[in-house]
Amino acid sequence: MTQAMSFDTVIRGGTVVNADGRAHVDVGIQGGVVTAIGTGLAAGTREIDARGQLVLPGGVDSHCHIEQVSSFGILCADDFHSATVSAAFGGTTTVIPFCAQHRSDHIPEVLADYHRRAAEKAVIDYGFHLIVANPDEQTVVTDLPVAIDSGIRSFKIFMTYDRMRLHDEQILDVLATARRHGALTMVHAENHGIISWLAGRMVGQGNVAPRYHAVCHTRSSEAEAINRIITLAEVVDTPILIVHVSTVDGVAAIRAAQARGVKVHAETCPQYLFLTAKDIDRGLEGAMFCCSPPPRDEAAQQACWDGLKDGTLALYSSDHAPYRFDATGKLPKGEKTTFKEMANGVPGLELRLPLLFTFGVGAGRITLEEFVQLTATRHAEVYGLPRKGRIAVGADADIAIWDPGHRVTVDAKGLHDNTGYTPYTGRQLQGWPMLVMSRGDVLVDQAAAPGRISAVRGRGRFLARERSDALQPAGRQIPELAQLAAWNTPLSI
Ligand code: DUC
Ligand code: ZN
Ligand code: ZN
Repeated sequence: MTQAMSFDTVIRGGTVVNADGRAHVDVGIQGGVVTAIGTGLAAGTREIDARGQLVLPGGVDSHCHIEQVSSFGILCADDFHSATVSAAFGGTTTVIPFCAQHRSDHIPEVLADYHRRAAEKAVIDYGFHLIVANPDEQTVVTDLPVAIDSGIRSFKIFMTYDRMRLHDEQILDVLATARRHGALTMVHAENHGIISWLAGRMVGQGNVAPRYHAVCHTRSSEAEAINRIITLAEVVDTPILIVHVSTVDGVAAIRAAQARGVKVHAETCPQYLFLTAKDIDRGLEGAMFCCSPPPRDEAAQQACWDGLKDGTLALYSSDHAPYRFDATGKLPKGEKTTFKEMANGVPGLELRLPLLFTFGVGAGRITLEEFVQLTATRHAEVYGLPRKGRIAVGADADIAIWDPGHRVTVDAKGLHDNTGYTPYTGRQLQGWPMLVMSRGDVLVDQAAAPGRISAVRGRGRFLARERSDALQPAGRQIPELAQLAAWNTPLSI
């Protein structure tokens, strides 16, 4: 039957890897969609020879900050063009960045603003999460439900930062809204009091270098906040997703909650697998390694690897938060900038996959199938993107062809974001995405046109996300609410 089909493109002779297995098959693409997978496919208008190569779903990066204004008013270094170009060079074909509400912002205007900027510039497809900093009645009753209906099915909330954090009652309001309308709440889980109390003492004592950032963001502050958000989510019985998990105790708390049936999803990021707090301890230059939570130590790295391997941490995202090492980002007061004043975050969109390929697959820690799961498939499943994250008939032809033997020594000059540095300089990587396509369009072809992107600005499309199983309540009531229900006076959430 496939003989009669016609194809714009056939990828021939490669090893196609999905989350559930691999096969030596060809991939036929028509109109931007995968229309056949098998052997002996008819010739395509374009034939791509993938012999000796791996044919993988394009990555889905569900946590990255693009053209976002921080609560200090600092704009990140990447706009929707530079960030999505950088993503494409690294084998990622879908991003889900944030629309950020600040305390005085009206959500419809926030969304319109990010939509306009992304539509003009993105070269790959994108969805949005919404950062909620002011869950007042207008937000909770009107604006969030409208946002959810428009396909923005996830919010991020913060338990720390003076200008972003929500109190427990506000968190419960957001969780209840998420439950009622079908959304997932992502949580930055760190205890605000510990961090800000220690930071006040540090600055007061003149300890202002970047390394003190890692001192203030204690391991215990993450563990406490993770336990508290899990407790709050259990009251409402709604799933949550804990972002950028970085500690031994954090992973353990999530694992324990999952074991007793709580729907708590979680992610970790390259900086928690490949960096430690020692990287920050290099004078002012340590700012280039400063993110929140901070990188920890080898034991925490191992806990994150273990969490990825056993599924406690279902997702591996970049948390790309690009700030230049100058007055526009990390150093607003030049050399006098204290760790409290420097923008938080590290770049990672482009190297997310190559780092995991080398130190995960190459080092024998994870299989190729797990690599695909962690970088693409689970993101699409959790965040409601059925056409992304897998190579299957009917899915978008978002595909990266990897040369597993290609070696690269990391150098910021070879990367495409606007940060101007990378925390991974000098790392030796093996395995690289040589050809990357989005909906059948070849954006990157390192053999034919090394270092060139072939994409019109704005070709990327907004992805309205569907309600996924990840955000369905578990159906577990805390005993007190079960008692209310038994009395026929159930809590109305
Ligand atoms: N949290 C993030 O997710 N990214 C950057 C900074 C932060 O606090
Ligand atoms: Zn965060
Ligand atoms: Zn982030």
